[in-house]
Amino acid sequence: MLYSVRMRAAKGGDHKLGGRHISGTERLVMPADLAAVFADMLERALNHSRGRADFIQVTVEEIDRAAVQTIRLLPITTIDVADVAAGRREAVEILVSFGVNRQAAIKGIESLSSLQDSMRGAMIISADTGERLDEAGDRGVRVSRMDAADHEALTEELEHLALCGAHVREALVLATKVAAAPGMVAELCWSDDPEYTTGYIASKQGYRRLPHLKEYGNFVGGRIFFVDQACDLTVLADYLERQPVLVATGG
Ligand code: WAQ
Ligand code: MG
Repeated sequence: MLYSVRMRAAKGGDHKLGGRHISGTERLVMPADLAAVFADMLERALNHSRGRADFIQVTVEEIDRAAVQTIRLLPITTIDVADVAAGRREAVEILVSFGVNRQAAIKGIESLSSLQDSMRGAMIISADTGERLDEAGDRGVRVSRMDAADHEALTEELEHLALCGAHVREALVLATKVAAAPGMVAELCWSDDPEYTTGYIASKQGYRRLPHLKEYGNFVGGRIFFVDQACDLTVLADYLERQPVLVATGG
């Protein structure tokens, strides 16, 4: 049996009543690991660099094992850039190489950098025009029901690349699921944690890390999913929110 465990935490009350997003996580876990995962999620919500949550919601749902799709981890590269300006210029080039229209890529980066505060989910934007396509507003579309197939194997694989920590592990799992979505062209992300400046661009072709996509100390992060203008948004949202995915490493 497998459970989907999802946590969302806010400050100033429930997100739905105007609370400020602090943190969120998604896991797919075996019954024996439920208690430990719960404890870990609480710890995270109560000791976060974005502030101490005063609203925490954890949802637990049984998952149909037969519905789980296993997807191979994206190949990872890190591209060294001197500063945020260079990082964002490079981000445009990578997005274009992944099939996003140049103006749409520039518009996407502007949409992220002009947010007043972080959203809980992602914006879905046309890879052709840069226009926002989803109607999720300030909430955004939240990707859910994914995890690493084997946490130890993933940690080991990342250690070989001199990468460690939860940010990169979780971002890779999410990006691998997102890259396989129907109609997905590319994803752009930088963290909402003020101390974390590394962001990435991902597509089926790979996960490209840029060490400076945001200034140190900035609390505003987010995600943009660039999709085919013609894609079916209902099918896409259903995959992102509901399809259980395990991300596998190695051979
Ligand atoms: N679904 C959709 N959007 C999400 C989700 C989700 N499950 N989780 C987070 N977001 C959005 C939301 O707007 C957050 O404000 C924003 O993304 C950033 O989330 O070194 O830490 O969890 O290779 O702060 C990337 C680089 C780190 C890792 C990303 O994101 C590396 C990070 P955070
Ligand atoms: Mg965060």
